[in-house]
Amino acid sequence: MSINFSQARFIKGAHNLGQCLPDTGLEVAVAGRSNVGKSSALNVITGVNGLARASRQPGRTRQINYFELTRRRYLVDLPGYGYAKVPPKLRQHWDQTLGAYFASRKGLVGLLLIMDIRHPLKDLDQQMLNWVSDIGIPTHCLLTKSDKLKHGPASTTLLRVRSRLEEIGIDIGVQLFSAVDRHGLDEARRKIEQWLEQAH
Ligand SMILES: Nc1nc2c(ncn2[C@@H]2O[C@H](COP(=O)(O)OP(=O)(O)OP(=O)(O)O)[C@@H](O)[C@H]2O)c(=O)[nH]1
Ligand SMILES: [Mg+2]
Repeated sequence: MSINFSQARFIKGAHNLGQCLPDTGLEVAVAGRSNVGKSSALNVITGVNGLARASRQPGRTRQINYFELTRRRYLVDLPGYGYAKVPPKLRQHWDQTLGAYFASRKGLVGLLLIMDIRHPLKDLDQQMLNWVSDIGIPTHCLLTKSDKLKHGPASTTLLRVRSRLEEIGIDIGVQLFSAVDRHGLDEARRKIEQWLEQAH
């Protein structure tokens, strides 16, 4: 099976775990700090412009948004973490909801963790990585906005992040990505296909 990403369509936005789709399919989630480029990455990966709402304003994605690629195969856009201006109550709600989401979704076969290539491995990213690797969720990092750096510094950052992940004992892949020039698009798509093509 090869996935036709352009068939992606919005199915549902969930404000809490109970509103998520029944846990009977396979899903790949996209997580990362607020405003890092998660929604933009999803739009480029699917090739469907405006599928996920991207915005200059941080904290834009406030739901768990489900996009169906093909029958019972989903991409899931998660609210970003670490945005200081989110009211504490709302932040607490999302911390708990995302915690429960990662811990309980049986169909969650992979996580794309998106980091800005100019600010990779912030504290919250490292916490997230430690945490998903403890739970055992297969994870792949995109260093996005790679168009903001020249080739040399981008490659250096990639190597630095890769060796840092090895150092902390986390066995996950990392690649360059850009929603602007589409660098790394094929590699990211292949990873998602690999996860979603598992027999269910
Ligand atoms: N130069 C450049 N800008 C990008 C790239 N990806 C996203 N952006 C910009 O970064 C800003 C945030 O993008 P979003 O895709 O909305 O980020 P998000 O992570 O979904 O944000 P929240 O949902 O608010 O957490 C927008 O202004 C995008 O145009 C990229 O690869 N390169
Ligand atoms: Mg978003």
